[in-house]
Amino acid sequence: MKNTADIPAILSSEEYIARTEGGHGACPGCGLALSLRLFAKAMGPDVIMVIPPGCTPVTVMSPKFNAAFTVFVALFGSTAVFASGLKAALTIKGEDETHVVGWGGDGATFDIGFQALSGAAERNDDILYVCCDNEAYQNTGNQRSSATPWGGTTSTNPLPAPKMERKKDITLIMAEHHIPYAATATVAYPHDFMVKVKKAREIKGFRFLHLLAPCPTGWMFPVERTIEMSRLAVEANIFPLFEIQDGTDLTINLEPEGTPVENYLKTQRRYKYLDVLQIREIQRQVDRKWDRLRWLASYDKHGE
Ligand SMILES: Cc1ncc(C[n+]2csc(CCOP(=O)(O)OP(=O)(O)O)c2C)c(N)n1
Ligand SMILES: [Mg+2]
Repeated sequence: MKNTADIPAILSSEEYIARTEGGHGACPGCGLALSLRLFAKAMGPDVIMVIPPGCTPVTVMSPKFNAAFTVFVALFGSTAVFASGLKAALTIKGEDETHVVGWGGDGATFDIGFQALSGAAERNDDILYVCCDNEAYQNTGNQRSSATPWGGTTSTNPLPAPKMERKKDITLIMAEHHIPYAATATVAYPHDFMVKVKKAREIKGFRFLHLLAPCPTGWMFPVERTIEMSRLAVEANIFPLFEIQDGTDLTINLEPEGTPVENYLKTQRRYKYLDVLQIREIQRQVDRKWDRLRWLASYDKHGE
């Protein structure tokens, strides 16, 4: 793992969310709540967050949540453009030091807010956009999104009809907007996660982070296994850790041995009824994507 020298500086004891015994409004074992905690620690206090409907507002709207930063709740489709407008207004007021963060779920990012997101990225607006991906519309009852993986069941893809469309490669799609920074991170790798947040914080222009946030409720695994799910996803190359600078300069941050996808799939009841051929198909998809990432990482960027 890169950047290990920075770890002591990153592990501050300061908390920026849920700073009193009131806690937060998320389910037990929520990967999103932990993602928000690590994110806030790495960002520090001078932040305004723009959040669309989803599990995050429910998490932060607990009356005693006590965050160290301001939160606006935007309309579902408009997070990125709301954040862009806010940043422009702050700049006009001379408050250029405040970081504006759009933080959307996968439904709000991959699907419903994608138009606003793509526009803000293309204009290279000076915001950090985070997609906290729990692979379905979890807050309204686990409906499928375009981030739900092939073979996953949800409340709108119940058996015998698991989803048969593949998950969008959102980080690559965003990098193709030629933005200065796009990266993936997940809670089982907090150092990598926080280094990337800090890096994104310091860059001007549009920055995109894709976080995989395991959801015990929707994915149907025991609440104490959230970190394990996150780690297994990375180890099986289902969720590779990488970053892309200026649209082309791709670095793979961790090269796992590539454990069989079955190790990950068998831990979650949403995949319980996959048969051998379907598991083989998922392995094929994951291997192909990993090969492609490695090819992109070795691609000669000097001609760009
Ligand atoms: C325009 C609009 N459509 C639908 C909804 C209802 N709604 C509220 S939260 C939510 C699910 C959000 O899913 P996602 O963005 O993945 O976030 P998560 O809850 O999974 O964190 C939906 C469909 C809404 N508030 N506004
Ligand atoms: Mg979601």
